[in-house]
Amino acid sequence: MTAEAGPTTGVTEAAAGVDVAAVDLDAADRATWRVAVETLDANWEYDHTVPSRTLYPHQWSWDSAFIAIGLAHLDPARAWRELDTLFAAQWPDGRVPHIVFNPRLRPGDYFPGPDMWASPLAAGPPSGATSGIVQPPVHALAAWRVHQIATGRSGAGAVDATHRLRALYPRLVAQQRYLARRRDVGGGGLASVVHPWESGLDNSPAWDAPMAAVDADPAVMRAYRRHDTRFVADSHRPTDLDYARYLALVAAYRDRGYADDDLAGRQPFLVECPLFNAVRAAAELALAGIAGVLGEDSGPHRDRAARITDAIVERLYDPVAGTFRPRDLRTGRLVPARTVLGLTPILLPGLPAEQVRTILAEATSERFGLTARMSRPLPSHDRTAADFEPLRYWRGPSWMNINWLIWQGLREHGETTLAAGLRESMLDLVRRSGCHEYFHPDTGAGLGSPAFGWTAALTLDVLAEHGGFAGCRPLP
Ligand code: 9WN
Repeated sequence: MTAEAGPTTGVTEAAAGVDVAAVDLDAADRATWRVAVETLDANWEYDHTVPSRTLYPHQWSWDSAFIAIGLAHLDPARAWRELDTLFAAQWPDGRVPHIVFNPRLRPGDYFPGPDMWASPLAAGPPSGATSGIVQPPVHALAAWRVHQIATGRSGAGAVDATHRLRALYPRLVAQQRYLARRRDVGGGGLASVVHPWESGLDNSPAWDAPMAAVDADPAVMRAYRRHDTRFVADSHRPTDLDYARYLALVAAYRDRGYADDDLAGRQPFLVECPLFNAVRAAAELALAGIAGVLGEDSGPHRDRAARITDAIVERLYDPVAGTFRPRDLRTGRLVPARTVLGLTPILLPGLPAEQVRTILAEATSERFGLTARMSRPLPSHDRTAADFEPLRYWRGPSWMNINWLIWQGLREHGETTLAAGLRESMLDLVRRSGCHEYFHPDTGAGLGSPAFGWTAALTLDVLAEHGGFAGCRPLP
């Protein structure tokens, strides 16, 4: 296990290279701002930002969307470039791959690497090496937010923002169309994920029941060298059996050229996820805003957002538990685990009052512990569950991106006091521990990568919310 160095709080203002004076922050938050900027700088790789130099050295799909939001506060040109680089790897069918491999790195720098994914074998291959699966489509939300931040400033950036948005719009629409047309395996208006990695919450207890049905032998892992456990303790990461199943799912999809027809008959893991679909509906609302700016018709986007919202309530709401749960299409049942995924539909403004009420009850219960005061942010799993693990990724720790999405939802529904408490809780983590990948849900100790892209980026967005206008800086 090798340690990755995180930035220190000792960085000077000059080294951070940001006009922090332009941001109305107190001394502690200025220091936090600088650490976040330094992290993003350190992870910048000529045309994109890596999530982590050690654990995740390529470009990841939903990471880049969150990262673009943070970059917009520093330099909108770099934010657009982050998104453009990702969408340059979009497949002809519209899917945006979850990893875009950096050709300058060695094959052993991440596992599973380009050879395992074999993307050129797919029909109509993308130009460079990528994975063949997707991640939650947060990109339209990001593009819309980048545009709002960029147009909030004066000068050339504001003019350029609409031009950049116009170039991205058809690609964002194609991404959504792919999910609607190729992934609605259940036929009820929701997109299915074919691998836990597509959910973004790879190791969530939500996937335990569907994954138990995936046939795999942990002994296959003797033939490979895992990359993650070189940097993080085994006890914080998925097991070899989990990885054997991950690889079996990659092989099942890859060996059919990543074709989506007949998924129901062939893919051993098929799940409708509340987060994935809530983000998909929110993306349609962001596209409606974008369409308005571009003089396009926003009506179809709003209609689709309403239909997806209805389908989430109809297919994923558990009225007995009062929360949302993923639906396993192999069994037709909602999964038993009660995770933070269940809270994420709060992102949707059209969610009925009854579901908003029960999500708030769940979030503020001892299971998730949300309060109006500064405490700990929401954990990724129910704290009272027997299988709650505060150190293992996605099985208990707190993550900045999930908390940021729920923070957006609380504000959307006028829950300003709870939103303010959550904001303080998120910032407190970074003030104390730096820009870690995730955090111990009780102590707030930093876990995983200590220099993680989306933690840094979303910290800037959260700080800027009260800080007014962030400093501007050109690309190096
Ligand atoms: C597999 C990059 C990604 C995130 C995911 C997170 C983790 C990868 C891994 O890192 O997944 O995609 O190797 O564990 O679970 O959400 O996008 O930060």
